[in-house]
Order: sequence, then structure tokens, then C-alpha cells
Amino acid sequence: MGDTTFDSELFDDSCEEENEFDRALQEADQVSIENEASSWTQVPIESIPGLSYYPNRLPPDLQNQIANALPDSLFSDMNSGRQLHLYVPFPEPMQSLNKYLPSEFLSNVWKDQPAEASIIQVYNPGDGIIPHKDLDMFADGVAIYSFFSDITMVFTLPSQKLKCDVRLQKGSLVIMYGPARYQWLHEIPFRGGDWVPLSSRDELTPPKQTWIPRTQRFSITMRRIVGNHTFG
Ligand SMILES: O=C(O)CCC(=O)C(=O)O
Repeated sequence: MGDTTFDSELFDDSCEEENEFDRALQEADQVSIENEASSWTQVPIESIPGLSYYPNRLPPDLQNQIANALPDSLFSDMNSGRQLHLYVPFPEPMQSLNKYLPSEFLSNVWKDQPAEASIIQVYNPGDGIIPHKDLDMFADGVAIYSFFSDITMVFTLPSQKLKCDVRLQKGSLVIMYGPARYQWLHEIPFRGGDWVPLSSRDELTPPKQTWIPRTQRFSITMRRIVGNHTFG
């Protein structure tokens, strides 16, 4: 993909009006998160059946090879919500993503079959994806790899007002199947940054949080298609 270092040369962020706008946006994001959080119970990832998170899953070399194989136009920072849908056979560097899926997931959920469909999604700061369950045309088992930067994905169970924030780090993999795929919703809130807990010194002290502004991120979601699905 193209060199993203030129961004800072093109956009002079010393402009006071722009800074004020950014500050207002950030404050609005932070207030709305605080309001939302108050009425939901935050649960740990381990309490959601079928949800697993694997940090540092992809070697940095493979992350770069995959990013370099994708069209530059995907990574424009002037557009939001850019997507690319791919079906097998995937381009060469992406084929190896199957190798980094956990073997128990491959054997128990995908019955030793590789991914058939993938979607590449680019998120500029402020972008997100609404709360949803994946379409029924996709079989059980969804695997999402993260690239370039970290972002917070939120899992919710509205009937019980439960929520779980999962920080998806660059190079990580998140897997959902069973209840995590069919009962829980997942989303990426549309905002410019995320509150991230800092590790606390002991179990009694509640963790402090820090606001981390987002930078461009992309994800690759890998799925299988249900056996009886007809296209058209
Ligand atoms: O980009 C992501 O990490 C989430 C993608 C997603 O939720 C989806 O493709 O259904």
C-alpha cells in the first residue's frame, strides 16, 4: 500500500480552528461513552462462550506483506468505510492467514476446512461498524485479524444489558462462534479514540483509563459460507 507518512506533510495540524474542532469531537466522544457505560454491566471476555482473543498472532512481516498486496485506493484517508470482498482463491499472502487460526477452532468449528470468504475493511479515525450479528449466509465461526493500529470492539447482549470491551491490537486475532457469533452483537463505535484501561498495581485498585486517539486501521474478517446458500 501507499506510504502513509506523507499525511502529516499534507495536513498542517497547527490550524487552531481544526484543533478546536478535534477537541470538541473528542469531548463529545468521551461524554457519550460515559453516559452509555453507566447502565450496562461490563463482563470479562472469558464469560462470553465462543469468544477468544489472541494478541500478537500474525508476524509483523506477514502483516506488511498483506498490506503491501492490497490496492492503495483502499487506504485513502479522505473516505470512510472502504471495503473489499474476496472469495477463494485469495491472493497469495492472504492464503497463509488460515495457518494462523487456532487448530481447535479449525477442527471443531470449521471441520478442517479453510476460509472461503473474506472482507477487508478500512477504518479511519471516527469510522466504526454498527452493532450486528453476521449474516446467516455465513456459517458458524468468524475470525478477524487486525492491522496497523489498535481499536476497541464492543460485544453486547442487549436483553441482559451486558457488554464487553475487547481491545483489538494490531496483529491480533479475535474468534467468535456459537453464542458469541449468534447471540451477542459486536460493533466498533464511531469515534475518534477509545478509553483504554491502564494495568492497575493491585487487584483492589480500580484500573485508571487513558484516552487513545485512533489512527488508520484495517481488518480482515474470514468466514465460511453455509452449505445450502445460493448466490443471486
Ligand atoms: O473490522 C472489524 O474488526 C469488524 C468487522 C465485522 O464486524 C464484520 O465484518 O462483520
